[in-house]
Amino acid sequence: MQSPTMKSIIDTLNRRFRMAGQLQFVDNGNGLPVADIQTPQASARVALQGAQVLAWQPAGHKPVIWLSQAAVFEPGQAVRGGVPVCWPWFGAQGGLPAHGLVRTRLWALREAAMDAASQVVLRFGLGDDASTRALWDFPFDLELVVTVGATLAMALTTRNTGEKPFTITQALHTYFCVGNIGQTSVQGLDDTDYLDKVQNFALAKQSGAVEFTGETDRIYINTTADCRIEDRAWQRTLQIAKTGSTSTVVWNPWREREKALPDMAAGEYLGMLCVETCNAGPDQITVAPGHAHTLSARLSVA
Ligand code: TA6
Repeated sequence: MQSPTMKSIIDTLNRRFRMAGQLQFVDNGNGLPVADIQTPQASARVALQGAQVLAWQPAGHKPVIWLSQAAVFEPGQAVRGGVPVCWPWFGAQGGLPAHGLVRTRLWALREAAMDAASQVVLRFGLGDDASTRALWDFPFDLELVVTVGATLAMALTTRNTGEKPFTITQALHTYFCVGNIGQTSVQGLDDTDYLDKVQNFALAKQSGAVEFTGETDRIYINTTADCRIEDRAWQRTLQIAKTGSTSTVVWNPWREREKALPDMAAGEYLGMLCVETCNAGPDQITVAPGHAHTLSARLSVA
């Protein structure tokens, strides 16, 4: 049942930002507000919890962004799939929540607009409060601008609104749909060093394209390269261009690790792949007071 508060949030979003036939706000089934976008260029869904893109499908193509059939939509719980925003840390951090503080928080929608190229632009924002300060004691302002069209652009800007510098790691942890992981490769990382999480973060070097024959969980370091996902089963190429990032994470849990993830259905690993635009591992960003850093990714189907 939708709570009166969520209903009023959705009503307010529709009153302020709805664009007839192109953008509306709906309850995703469990009371969480979701922006639903339908334009001649693409369809997309973006949850206000986590400012998390859940779906993007450019016209004439199969879906690009993967979402688990077993994903759980509950306030305060991470959603398996889409594009979780990992911030201000990527991965584990002592006893603190994995992948940071913001993927399970409700963000504000600061602006919705149609740009000159008829793309829908959503600007989400989140600032510090007592609950973020309890876990990470810095003042900040975070914005994610999502631009939905024949390409999908995401730009995450971190502003230090305090008086001391802070250091972050972060990711646009993008889950892609693929026809068959065994017939998929990632180009753009040849000759790049990586930390192999499956081998206790051992340092290794990529040779040629990344191919998948088992659990893969790697932080590629010192790389500003754009990547391409070559999907032989669906005969398509997905392109990932990035700025503000010198690391890229590639992840597929494969059969065994998938079993440990209750929010993935059996065999779903075959149809997904994460290629994540990051500042992760040794790629850490220090933001001085009054300064900002932007991490961005632009996805397209070739
Ligand atoms: O980006 C790869 C990774 O850090 C993996 O190690 C894996 O655990 C994955 O993210 C998912 O993390 P999550 O906290 O969403 O279960």
